[in-house]
Amino acid sequence: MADLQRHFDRTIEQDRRVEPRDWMPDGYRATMVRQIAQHAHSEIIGMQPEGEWITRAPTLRRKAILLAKVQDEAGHGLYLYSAAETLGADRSELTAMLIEGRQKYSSIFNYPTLGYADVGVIGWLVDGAAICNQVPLCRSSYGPYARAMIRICKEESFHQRQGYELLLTMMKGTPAQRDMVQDAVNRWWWPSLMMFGPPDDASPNTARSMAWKIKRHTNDELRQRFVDMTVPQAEVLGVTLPDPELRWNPERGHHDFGPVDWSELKRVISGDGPCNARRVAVRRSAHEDGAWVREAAVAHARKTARRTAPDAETTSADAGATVMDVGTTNADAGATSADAGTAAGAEARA
Ligand code: BYC
Repeated sequence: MADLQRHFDRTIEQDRRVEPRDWMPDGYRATMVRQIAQHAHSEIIGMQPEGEWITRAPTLRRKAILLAKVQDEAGHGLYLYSAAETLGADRSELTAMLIEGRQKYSSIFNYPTLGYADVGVIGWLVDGAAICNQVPLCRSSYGPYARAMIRICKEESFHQRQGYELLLTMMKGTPAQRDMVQDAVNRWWWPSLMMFGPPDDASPNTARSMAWKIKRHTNDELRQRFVDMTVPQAEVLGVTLPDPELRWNPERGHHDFGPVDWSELKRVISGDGPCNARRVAVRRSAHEDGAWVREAAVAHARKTARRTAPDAETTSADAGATVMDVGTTNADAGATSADAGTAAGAEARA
């Protein structure tokens, strides 16, 4: 045991990756499952606020862009659930924990999208914050998570650009369009800062996760990086960030910014944000509506297994079980892509 721990410690110390079959401390495994599952849930729930605008996109071009983006988020969720499975987590159990409120997802997706400018602002600010947070995660110590993050970050960068380009277009439009952009920026700015998590002195997991090189920067460091990156982009865009205390501090070499309302983050994380109940209800009904797809995939997998190994009873049962997992994954993928539609429908009706 001491040898295994020493080997793990050396892997971390030498900046090598921990891989699924390696021994790892229980706390490391639990932390990775928690973070990856929360991240996966965020991607899937994150399809909803924008998904509801697919049917209301102003042009064919905007619709194609938005469809591609929302579909990418489904893909991110799938890579991440797969990464969680390499740690021994069961994907259907993770989904159950999400819809029963036993696992978290990002606070940001509990705010409503009130107009098409919100699609642009989510791309610019929310995906911008996600990039700041996730680029360092490409160097995270757990191999499957770090590798998933490389592809996710490439796609997030397209997401951020499409949002910024949409906002640039709207800012060159009518005064009403400019007002829509400013209004959306006013509503999304503070929640975007909250995405980085509680301040360092109130973050129970940061010290441990930094020591294990799961996290490479603290919540406050990344929040500051995001503010510094975003201020000049706001100037080019011609919008005002809703913080009267926001100014360049030459001594620190960073922007100072006003106090974040941490009680709001606490409230939203604990289930009492503007859209928590709706987000979880939509996810739950998409999962229930997708049950028949999962059952059909399992039945198909069993049939195929029987056909390929008709005489080997045990083998075919085993193969059935194996394919069943794959089938479940495919079926969930089906359920997930259905989510966007269901979400759109449900939110449009709401
Ligand atoms: N919202 O000790 P802390 C996307 C939780 S999706 C909710 O600082 P940690 C996109 C935290 O989990 C992007 N919960 O924790 C998708 C912890 O929970 P436990 C999602 C939050 O883990 C679609 C507790 O509070 N990104 O980009 O060291 C469309 C204490 O916090 C939040 C990720 O998931 C929050 N904002 O650091 C568009 C990134 N903040 O222990 C875009 C991966 C904190 O009570 N995750 N909590 O269960 C991370 O980098 C880290 O987990 C965090 C938190 C920085 C978020």
